[in-house]
Amino acid sequence: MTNISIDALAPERQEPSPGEPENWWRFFTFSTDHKVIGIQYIVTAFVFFLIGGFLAMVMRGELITPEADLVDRTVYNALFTMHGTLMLFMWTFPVLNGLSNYLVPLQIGARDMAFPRLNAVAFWLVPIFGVILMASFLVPGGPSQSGWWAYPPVSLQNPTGNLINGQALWLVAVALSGVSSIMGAVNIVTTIVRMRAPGMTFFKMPVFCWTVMAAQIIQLFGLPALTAGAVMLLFDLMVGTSFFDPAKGGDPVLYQHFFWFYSHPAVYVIMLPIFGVFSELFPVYARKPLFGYKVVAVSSFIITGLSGIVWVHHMFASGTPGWMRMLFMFTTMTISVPTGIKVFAWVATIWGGKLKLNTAMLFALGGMTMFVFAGITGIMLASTPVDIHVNNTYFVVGHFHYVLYGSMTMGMFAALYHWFPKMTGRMYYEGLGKLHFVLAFVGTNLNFLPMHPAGLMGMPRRVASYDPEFAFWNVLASLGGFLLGVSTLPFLLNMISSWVQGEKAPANPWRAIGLEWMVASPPPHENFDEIPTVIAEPYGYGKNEPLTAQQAALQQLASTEVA
Ligand code: HEM
Ligand SMILES: [Cu+2]
Repeated sequence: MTNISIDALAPERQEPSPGEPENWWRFFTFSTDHKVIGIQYIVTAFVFFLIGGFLAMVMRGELITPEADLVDRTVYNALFTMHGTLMLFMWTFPVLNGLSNYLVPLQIGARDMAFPRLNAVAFWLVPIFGVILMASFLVPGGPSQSGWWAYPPVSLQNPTGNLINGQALWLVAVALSGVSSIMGAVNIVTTIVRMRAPGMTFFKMPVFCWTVMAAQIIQLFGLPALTAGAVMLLFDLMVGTSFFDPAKGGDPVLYQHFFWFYSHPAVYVIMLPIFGVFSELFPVYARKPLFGYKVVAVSSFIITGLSGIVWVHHMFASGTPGWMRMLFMFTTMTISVPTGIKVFAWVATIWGGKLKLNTAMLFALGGMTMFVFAGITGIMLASTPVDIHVNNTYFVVGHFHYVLYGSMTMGMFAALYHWFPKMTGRMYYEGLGKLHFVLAFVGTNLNFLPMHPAGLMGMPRRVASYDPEFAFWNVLASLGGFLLGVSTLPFLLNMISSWVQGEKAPANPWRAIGLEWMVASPPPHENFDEIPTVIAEPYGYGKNEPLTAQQAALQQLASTEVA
């Protein structure tokens, strides 16, 4: 045995290899480097997050009083449609693709993704369909008003009569988003299956890679349904087919099946990688091995499987026959088993650990807590009788914002802080980070908790004006919303100033275990001088065991020299 710490073996910052532009320019080029593409995705997604957040501020401004006074009702329809669409298609998916792009090759010991050029094409489609979506603000009649589901027959109304209208642009953008995400999924799954370093069996692979793979498989089986549905709806709207138009004999409920067959599993495309983030961060900041590593890893695939057979829970109120409601209520509730397993494993990981409460860990703890809350309201909604009662009320809006802000967005912030030193080579400022956390945590709860009582009292969603009895809860929610808006400022300030002038980051600032922490910050072009041979799972905290054969040899050498 040896007492040489494996941290001492981390390399110094390496200079970029000659010929590789280290300047900001490369972020505006058609780069095929997965690390550049990862950052391109993340920054682009964040810009759209700010736009979507701005629209949310306007909505909360409208909702602070019961009357529709700040904006017109049709404008409000466009606001929630574009807010939901931007947040899902322009924030969650691209930012997760960015994180996966950046981390997966590093974590599995590969030099790049399997298809670097396809990777760049998939990314560059994002700003293209983002601009198409935003262009709908400029066409006569404005953006789509049919919500992020675009249910026909509402979505087939075309009040301006123009061929190019907000709904058409929306559908083109969503279809292109599907194409881009399918490209990304093919690439990521292939990379994980084919390009792992020698020795890295699936059961030595970081949980983040497991969850990303489980998520991207959902994209592969689900997205064709959504994309096909969007294109068929586009045909109905623009060339007069009648797949979904009830007036012409089409079936609008068929569209709901196309839509939810993808869009429920999409929740797990969004959440699975965040589960991966929690599984990576808790062991590092609790200095304990991940509890039940194999079970946590495999439960990701159980979630993938189950996620494909629950979509009708969004259609309990769509005239669905009783036996189907029963069936889908049951399948939906079973999802709580593999997710519950993960939560128990995280709690067991941090239990009794010496917690290091830096910004990344605070966001991870906050995100996990709010996920548990969202899980409880989710189980309530899975129950058909409850859902029939609160369907299309603010209870649902509260529930899914706990998922999408409370856990996904908070979890993403945890990841961005944790891997910021790796990505930029700079440390972030803890003070600003903690301020961000406090504002975001208080803001999220103040914004979205009051939506539950409002919903139970019967406040419908997607309305610009409401009965004064709901005013109290809405004032609270609006204050929370504005607080969330403010919370983004310290984050922006922190990221920009740290990147420009932060303290230089060592290779492994958090004393974490994992291949990505064994290369310089930021990693050199093509990541590894020599591809490592993996000999252990990456959660050996407190065990001081080497992760790679190279590390083991160095340790051996060091201990013989000491002796
Ligand atoms: C500052 C933070 C946010 C605020 C204040 C906010 C507020 C709102 C409001 C007021 C609505 C309209 C509810 C209705 O009228 O039915 C809404 C809808 C929605 N929000 Fe958010 N939101 C925020 C963040 C997010 C995030 C981060 C996501 C996703 C990652 C998200 C996803 C959605 C979706 C999918 C809808 C549904 C749109 C629809 O009904 O078609 N929101 N939000
Ligand atoms: Cu669902």
